[in-house]
Amino acid sequence: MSTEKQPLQRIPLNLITGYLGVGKTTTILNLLNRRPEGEKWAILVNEFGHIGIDQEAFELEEGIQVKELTGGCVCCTLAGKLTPTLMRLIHLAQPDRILVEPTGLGHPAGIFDALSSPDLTPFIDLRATLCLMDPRLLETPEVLGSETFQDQINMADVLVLNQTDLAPAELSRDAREHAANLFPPKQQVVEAVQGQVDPKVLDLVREGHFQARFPAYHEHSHHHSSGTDSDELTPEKPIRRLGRAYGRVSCGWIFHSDLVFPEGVFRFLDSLGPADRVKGVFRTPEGWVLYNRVNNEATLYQLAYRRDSRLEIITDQELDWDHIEDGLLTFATTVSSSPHS
Ligand SMILES: Nc1nc2c(ncn2[C@@H]2O[C@H](COP(=O)(O)OP(=O)(O)O)[C@@H](O)[C@H]2O)c(=O)[nH]1
Ligand SMILES: [Mg+2]
Repeated sequence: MSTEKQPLQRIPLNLITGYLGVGKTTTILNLLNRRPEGEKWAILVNEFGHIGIDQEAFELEEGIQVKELTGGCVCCTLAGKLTPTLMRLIHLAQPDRILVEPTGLGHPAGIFDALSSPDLTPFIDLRATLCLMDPRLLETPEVLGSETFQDQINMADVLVLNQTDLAPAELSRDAREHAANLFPPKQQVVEAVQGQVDPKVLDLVREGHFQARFPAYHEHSHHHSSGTDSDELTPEKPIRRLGRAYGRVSCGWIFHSDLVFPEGVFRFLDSLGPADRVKGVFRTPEGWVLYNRVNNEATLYQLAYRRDSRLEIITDQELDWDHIEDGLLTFATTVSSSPHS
């Protein structure tokens, strides 16, 4: 007679991958909006930088639980943290589905390994992996040629061509053609604007496992240092965190919540010159605003978030971080009212 225990309900989990700025978080926000009524979903976001920003972009509401892992990639530096973090999230939120957004610079193979480990398989059911791609990346040889980028696509079940509104028609056509010729073929290729994809694609059951072509690929060695040793946050002295990996530098700041940044700060950020990513939340005189810049395109959103202002810059070269910090602080005025007002 079998003494096996009743099998546990395994929680469907999807990876949402893709290069920096292709619209992973936007897609997750859209999927959350379209989740079946009454379902509770948990989101795990892995940020390359040390300062978590995405958690603030998700409006906290009932039925959504967000957890962030910052300061590296879950494929390597944070590999040991993935399993316990997921287990805690499952325990805490008891979600009906989990979506994981790995950093756009991370190789997906390590995450697949962790998710397929005996520690996690009793609890999670790995469903379709969505990889987002911006057709304009076809014109960016250093991205196109990178093993990480190729394996994000290689390991995906569903390829989403996103930001098709920004790509010239012929590039979108090339991307469709490229997608149709992938081997092994994808279960589905969909086109999207603002990550509007049908949640049905999440349950396309995986037919076997797509293989990484570059499983041992890690172009980086991680060196993390911090600009400030003490974590004491005052209006005069923000917390600064610097990290280096994958040939990229990330610098992040947390500013005291008494600081208010006028609109000029956004023009200052626009003027910083080339950066892969500039993302921040700021307390402004008009409320809290999310600034999100990919290459040279910036968007601003009003946020319900109220905690502290923070910023993260990812570039392929060292910038004058002191100058940027001083520049930002020049804009700020100090108030002593609660950030919640
Ligand atoms: N025009 C346009 N902008 C988009 C689209 N998808 C995302 N974005 C914007 O691109 C920026 C980066 O998106 P985000 O979801 O944060 O990218 P992630 O780094 O992959 O998570 C944000 O400003 C989004 O609003 C799209 O289809 N069209
Ligand atoms: Mg994101």
